[in-house]
Amino acid sequence: MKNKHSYIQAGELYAEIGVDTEEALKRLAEIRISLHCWQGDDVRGFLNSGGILTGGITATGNYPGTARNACELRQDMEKAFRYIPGKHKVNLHAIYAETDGKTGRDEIEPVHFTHWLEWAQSNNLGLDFNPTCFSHPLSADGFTLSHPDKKTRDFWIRHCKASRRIGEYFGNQLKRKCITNIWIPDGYKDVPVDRLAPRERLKESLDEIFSEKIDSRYHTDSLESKLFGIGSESYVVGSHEFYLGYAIKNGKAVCLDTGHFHPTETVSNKISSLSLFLEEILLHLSRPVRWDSDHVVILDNELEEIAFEIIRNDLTERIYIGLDFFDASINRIAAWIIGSRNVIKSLFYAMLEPVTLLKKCEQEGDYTMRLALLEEMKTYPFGAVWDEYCERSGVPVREKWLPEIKKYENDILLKRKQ
Ligand code: RNT
Ligand code: ZN
Repeated sequence: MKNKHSYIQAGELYAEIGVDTEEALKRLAEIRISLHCWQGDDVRGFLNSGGILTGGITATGNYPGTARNACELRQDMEKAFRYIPGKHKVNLHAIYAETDGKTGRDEIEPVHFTHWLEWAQSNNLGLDFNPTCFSHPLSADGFTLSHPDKKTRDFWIRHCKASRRIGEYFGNQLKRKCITNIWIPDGYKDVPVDRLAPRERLKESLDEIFSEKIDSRYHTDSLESKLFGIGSESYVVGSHEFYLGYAIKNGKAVCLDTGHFHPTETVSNKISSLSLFLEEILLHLSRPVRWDSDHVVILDNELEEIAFEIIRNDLTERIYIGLDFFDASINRIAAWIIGSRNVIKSLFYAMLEPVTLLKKCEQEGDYTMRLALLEEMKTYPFGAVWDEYCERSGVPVREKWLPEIKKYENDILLKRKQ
């Protein structure tokens, strides 16, 4: 009741500058973000013997309660979704397959994801997919699709082909586009002599993977670049220029991970340019702290700036929003909830901007008004409208979700013996 009152007042204030909060509430409910399953078990997966994470990425922390199997992981994600307003998607990695333990990564099939698919169907969730080209003996020397040894390359090519078929199957079954994103760790610790040959091999491998035509109504291929990783500090084969060139030439999407660029470079400033040359873009929203540390996404300026780019330029149909962080030092379900709520909040914040008025100021050269409005908008009663969205979506407002997660931690998570 108290919130209703604040919402009505807030709505009146926004209406005065030409922003319709009811319209924004409806628009926000249309957006699906993709929640990454790997936050739930520190990127261990079930196809990864020994559960050791390699590939130059790492989850630090030893908070208790990691999901030990697919049932627990799904149970934990369901719990998280209860506190995230809206209907969303789940992003799976190939290592989350449920197999007999003997299936090679190059032999995985849709049948190994039956439980995931049925679960997605019954929870009205979309699915996205990723081949897992790390945490495997054949990636141990740091190379996969660009490996100098043809046999090793062929193994990873088969794995990526198998992954696309699974992605296409998900999309078809759910009648909702599945994005299959390829990220590989390939690179050198130290300065290489030949930067070209590995890139030639990667290009050839991708050509081979994509030579299988699959249904683009329900499936999109995306390619994720990176600047450096642990063990690939000096050279990464799949750089931004490499994949951007490949994607433009071959009609693929690129994935921009917010932790994969130079520290002073921003993903927000890339979106408008790329939107002119690419049909589709995938985002991996993460938070780099000094390096690609994959901290939980907070509501910081760059996240808002990314949201502004998507909303101001009306790109919600062509930009897919995925989350990519893995923090093992806090409650993992809370990590999902905090990160997702922040992403949704940032989009909502952008939807409550008087964009037509701001663009008009800019076109007319009235930069004084542009700056004044942008700054005054920051203290508009956004919180009251956000609370209303949570309430209407049937999720707890503000931090009221936290006691429920603490209870789940005590009742379920702390009882899991690792
Ligand atoms: C690695 C990439 C990649 C992974 C996931 C697990 O730097 O960001 O997206 O985080 O695929
Ligand atoms: Zn990523």
